Amino acid sequence: MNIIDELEWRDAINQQSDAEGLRELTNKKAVSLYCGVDPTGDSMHVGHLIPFIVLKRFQLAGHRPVILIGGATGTIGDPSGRASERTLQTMEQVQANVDALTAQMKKLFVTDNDASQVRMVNNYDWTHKINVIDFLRDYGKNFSINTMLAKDVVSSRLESGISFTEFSYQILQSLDFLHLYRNEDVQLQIGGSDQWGNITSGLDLIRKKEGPEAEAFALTIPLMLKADGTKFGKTAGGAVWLDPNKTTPYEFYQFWANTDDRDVVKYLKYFTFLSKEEIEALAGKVETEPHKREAQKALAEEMTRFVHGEEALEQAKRITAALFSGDIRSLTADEIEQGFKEMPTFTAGREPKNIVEWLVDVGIVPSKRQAREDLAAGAIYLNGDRVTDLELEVTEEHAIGGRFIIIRKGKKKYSLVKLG
Ligand code: 383
Repeated sequence: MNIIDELEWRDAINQQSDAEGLRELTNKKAVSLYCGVDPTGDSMHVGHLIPFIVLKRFQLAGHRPVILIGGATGTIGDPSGRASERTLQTMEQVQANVDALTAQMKKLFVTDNDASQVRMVNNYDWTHKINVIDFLRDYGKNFSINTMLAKDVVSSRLESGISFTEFSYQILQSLDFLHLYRNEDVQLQIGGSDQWGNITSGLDLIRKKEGPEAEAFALTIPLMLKADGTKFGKTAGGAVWLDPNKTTPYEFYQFWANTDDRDVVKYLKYFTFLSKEEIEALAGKVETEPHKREAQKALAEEMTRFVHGEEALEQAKRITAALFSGDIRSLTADEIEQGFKEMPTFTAGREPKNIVEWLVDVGIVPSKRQAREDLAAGAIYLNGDRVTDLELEVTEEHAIGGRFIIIRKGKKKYSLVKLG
């Protein structure tokens, strides 16, 4: 299947500058294309996957991806989709973020250590060399203030205000497209639908500088909408990050596993590399046996494997299974840390203590009377084992990996106790 047909089937196209032209070009040759990200933070989140998964699809279809890290644009900040002016980051901060994002991208785009699979560029490298006179004479002349003012990004800010710095952002992104067209044979820029203005402004510049026949294209991807109207990629805990230290692979897995039945087929098409046949089979399962949540499991597996790798996926599945069955002992201390990150956490000393006193001291039950009642009723589990013995001594020996004791009250109320 042609890549554009595939993207259409996946509902992954929002706007194109020339649909027929791009279809022809992609049939004819291996096309170099790029997508950019600004180092405004030290990690990408699931929202960033939207265009970068499309970039990966082009790569898998034999085209040539270029990833641009905005070491220059990141020092300014894209006003797209923002209601107010950004605070500037320090140059050191931007550089640290460039390094973090570069490493993340390599994980997604380079397999078997074969760096030739993707080109990585940083727009700081060419932008910092342009002096202000060249900037105004060689490029500024090609931009009409009238057109720039009419772009959504700018017009929506005319009331509240926008600095010259942020207003100029679209010029920098346009220079990148021109630079990559000239030096890296790039003919297509892709991005989320919020990037349409910046991308087409680059196309205009290419046509002005290289002639109206220059073959360059723009394609944007729709930003994901959820069936319940809330924003994609946010949970109660905030954004879902790709950095495993910010969002653990288990939490990442759970995020996808919790997808609504109404959204899951849409996500499978949009985010995974599963084939049409595989997705259609899973769509059938959502209709006939939704309670099994097979489509959600497939989605969570595909996404966790893609971002964190096979080992982290296996861990996430083990944690999920252990929390479901109550078989906590099968987990390592590291897995417990991941699985219980968002659960109530208490600390306790290492000296042996009677269970009734221990439960009260730690703060899990309000009084000794309550502790005795709960224990007698068989409602207290220590590391998955029911405790009914009121005389039990809780010791360091109970701690998994010498660090954690898991208490369950009733069916599902878990608490994590860390030994100090
Ligand atoms: C900078 C220089 C270029 C080309 C692109 C850029 C970055 C671009 C931008 N992108 C967003 C970002 O960095 O701001 N001006 O956070 C997001 N992207 C992608 C996608 C998205 C966009 O990185 O829609 C969501 O993730 O395009 O908001 O020469």
